[in-house]
Amino acid sequence: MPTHAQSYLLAIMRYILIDNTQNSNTLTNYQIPVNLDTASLISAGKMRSDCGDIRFYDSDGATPLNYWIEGQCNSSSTLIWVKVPSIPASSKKTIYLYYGNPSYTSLSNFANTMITLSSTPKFGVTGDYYATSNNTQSNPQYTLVPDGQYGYLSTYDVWSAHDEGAYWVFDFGSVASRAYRIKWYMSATAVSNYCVNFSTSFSLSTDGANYTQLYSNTLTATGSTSVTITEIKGSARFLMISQYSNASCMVANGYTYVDAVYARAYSSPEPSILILPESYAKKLPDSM
Ligand SMILES: [Ca+2]
Repeated sequence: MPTHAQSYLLAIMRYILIDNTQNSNTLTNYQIPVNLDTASLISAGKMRSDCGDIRFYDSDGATPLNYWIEGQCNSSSTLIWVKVPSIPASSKKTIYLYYGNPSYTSLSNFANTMITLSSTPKFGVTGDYYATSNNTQSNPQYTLVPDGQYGYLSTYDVWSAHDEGAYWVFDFGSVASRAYRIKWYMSATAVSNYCVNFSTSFSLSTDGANYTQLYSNTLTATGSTSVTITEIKGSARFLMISQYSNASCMVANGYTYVDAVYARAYSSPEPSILILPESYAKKLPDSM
C-alpha cells in the first residue's frame, strides 16, 4: 500500500504510466518526457501560473523524483523531464504527478535531472587555416547550462582557395548510450558581394579520434536559423560541434551559437509515456 505521505498537501494527483514492455533492458536513472498542457490547468485555476506546484513521486508514492521543466510554462505542451531511478525490463511502471498546492515553489532542477557537463569544451581549428583568416571562440563556458547565454564559434573566411573551420569537443566522461541535446542557432554573413557556403555539424565519438556525423545544416546566403534543440542519439563519450566555411566562397563570416549541451539516458525502443486524467488523492485505491 503506497503511503503518499505528503498527498494531503496536494490537491490533484495523476497517474503516469510508463510502458517498457518492448525493451528488454532495465533502465536506470532514465529521464522520461512528460508533456503537460499547463496553459489549460493554469487557466482553470488548478495550477500555479509559474508551474511551481508540480511534483513527481516514484511508484512507492513517497519518494520524490527529480524533474526539470525544459519547456515554457503556461503553454499547451510543456515539456518536463522526470528522472526515474529504475524502470524494470519488459514491464510497466506507474509514477505520480501532483499539482494544485498554491503554497509550493518550483523544485525544477536541470543539474539534478539531466546528464550535464562540468568542463568547458575543447576548442580547435580545421581546414587549411590561412593566416589572415580567423577562427575564434567566445565564452565557451556559456555552452554548459541552458540559461539564454550563448557561447559561439566564429569563422572569418577571406580566401577562396582556403577552407576554414572551427570546432568544440564536449567530453561526457565515459562511453554510454545517450540522447545528446544541443540548444543552438547559426548565422552567416556574406561580405561585399561574395557568397556564403557555411555549415554547422554535430558528430559523436567513442574514442575522441573517429567521429560519426549525425547532423549538418548549411547556409548558402546571409541569414540565420532560429533557436532550436537538436537531439542526436548514440553510444559515445565525445560530442563535437564543428563549423566549416567552404572555399567556394571568398569572403564570409560564420557563427555557431550554443546555449547548452546536455544529455539524457537513451535505450531503444524508448518506453511510452501515458498521463492519465486527474484523480484526487483522497480517492486513491487502497493498493496499487
Ligand atoms: Ca548557456
